[in-house]
Amino acid sequence: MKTINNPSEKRWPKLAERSAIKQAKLMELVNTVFYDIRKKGDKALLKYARKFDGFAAEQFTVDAGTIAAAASSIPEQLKEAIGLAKRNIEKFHLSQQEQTLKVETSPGVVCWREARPIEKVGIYVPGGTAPLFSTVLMLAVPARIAGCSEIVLCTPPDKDGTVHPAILYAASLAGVTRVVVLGGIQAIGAMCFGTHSVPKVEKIFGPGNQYVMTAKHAAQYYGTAIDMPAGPSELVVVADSSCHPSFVAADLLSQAEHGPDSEVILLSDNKQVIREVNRELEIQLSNLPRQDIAEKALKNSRAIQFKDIDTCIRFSNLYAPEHLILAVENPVLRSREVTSAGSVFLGNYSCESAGDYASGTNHTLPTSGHARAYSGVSLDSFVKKITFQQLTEEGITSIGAAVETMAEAEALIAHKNAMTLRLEEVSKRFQSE
Ligand code: HSO
Ligand code: ZN
Repeated sequence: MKTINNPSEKRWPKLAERSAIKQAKLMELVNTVFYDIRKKGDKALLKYARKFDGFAAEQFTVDAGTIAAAASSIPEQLKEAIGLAKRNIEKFHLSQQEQTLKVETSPGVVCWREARPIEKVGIYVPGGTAPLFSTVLMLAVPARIAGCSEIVLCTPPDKDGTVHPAILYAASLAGVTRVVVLGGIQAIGAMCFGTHSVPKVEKIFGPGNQYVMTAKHAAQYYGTAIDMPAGPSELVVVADSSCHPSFVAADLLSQAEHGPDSEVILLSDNKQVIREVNRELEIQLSNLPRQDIAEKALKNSRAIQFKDIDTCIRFSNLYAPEHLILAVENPVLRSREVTSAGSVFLGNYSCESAGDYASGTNHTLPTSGHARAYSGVSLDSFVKKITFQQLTEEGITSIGAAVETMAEAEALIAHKNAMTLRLEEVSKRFQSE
C-alpha cells in the first residue's frame, strides 16, 4: 500500500476524495430501458435480459417448488450458519422497534408518532462472482419485522439461468414473498414501474454495480424511494501499537476482495504498525482465491501515518467511511470521537466480517462519504413514521390564541378561522354552563 506521511490538513480533503463515477452516459441508457419497460412491460424485460445477461428465464418468477428444493442442496453447516445469522439480525432489528410515546405539549394537546410499514419493498441482490445471500437476510429480515406485506427479490441468473440455492434458501427463511430472476437496469425498472410478472414496489433496497446504482438513482425520479446512494465498499482501520498486524491486514483484504474499486485505508500513529501490516498484506494476499481483485483494490488504497490516534480519527471523520475498525487501546472510549461512519467495529476482535454476516448489525451502509448525512439500513428504513395529534377543548384554549396570531401574521385568514370558530364554540358553551 502506498504510504503517506503526516499530510498537512490542507491535503486532507483531497485524500478523503473518492474517485468520481461517470453517470451521465449510463443515465441515457437507463432512460431508454425504463421507457421501454413502461411501454412494453414483460416484453421489454425479456429483450434486455437477453441483451445484457445473455439469458432470460421463460418465466421471471421462481416457483415455490424450486425455492423449497433449494434447501436440500445446501450443506447442513451452511444452513445452521444462516440460521444463527438470521436470529442475530432479527434480535438486533427487533430491538429497534420504538414504543409509542404520547407527549402532552400544552394542556389538552397530545402528540405522538406511530410507524406503519412500507407495503411493497424490492430487494436487489447482485449476481456475479459472489452470491450475496447474506444481503438477502440483511434486507428481508427487517422488512418482515416492519410488517411489509410484499417483499420482492430480484437477482440476475447464473450462466445456466438459475439462482444460487443459498439465495433461494435465505429468501424463504427470511420471508421474501416473490423471487424474480432478473438483473441490472431491467430489474430496477421492473420494480419501479411494475409489469405483468413483477410487482411495482414503493422502495428499492440493495447493492449493485454502476448500472444498478444509476437505475436506482433514476427510479427516485419516477417516485420510487431507494435505501441510499451507494458506491464501492470501503473500510478504514485505525490501528495503534496494540493492534495485531495480521488481523488488520486480513480486515483490509476482506473488504478489498469485494471489487477492484473497493477502497481500504489504514491510519496509524506508528511506522512499525504500517510496515508490519504491509508485510502481512503480501503474505495473505498470495493465498487468496480473489487475489486479482484484492490486488487491484489495494492499488487505489493507502496507509497514512498521523502524529497521534486523535488525528487519525479526525481524518476518518472527514472521510466518513462505510466501515471503521478501531484497533486501538480503549476503543470504546475512543469511539466517542467518531462523528461520521456507517458502522464501527471496536477492538482487535471485532472484525468487519462479523458485521457483514452474523453479529446482528446491518451491512447495508452508506458509502462515498454519505455517512456524513445518512444512516445504514435499519428497521426505520422499512417504515414510515406518521404523526398524530388530538386536541381537546382545553387544548384549543391553550394554543388557540397563538395559532390565530401566527396565522394572521402570515396573512392566512382561513387558517385563523379554523381556530377562531372552535374557540368561539368552546367559549359559548362555557358561558352557558
Ligand atoms: N461488506 C459488504 C457486505 C458483504 N460482505 C456481504 C460480505 N457479504 C458491504 O460493504
Ligand atoms: Zn464484506
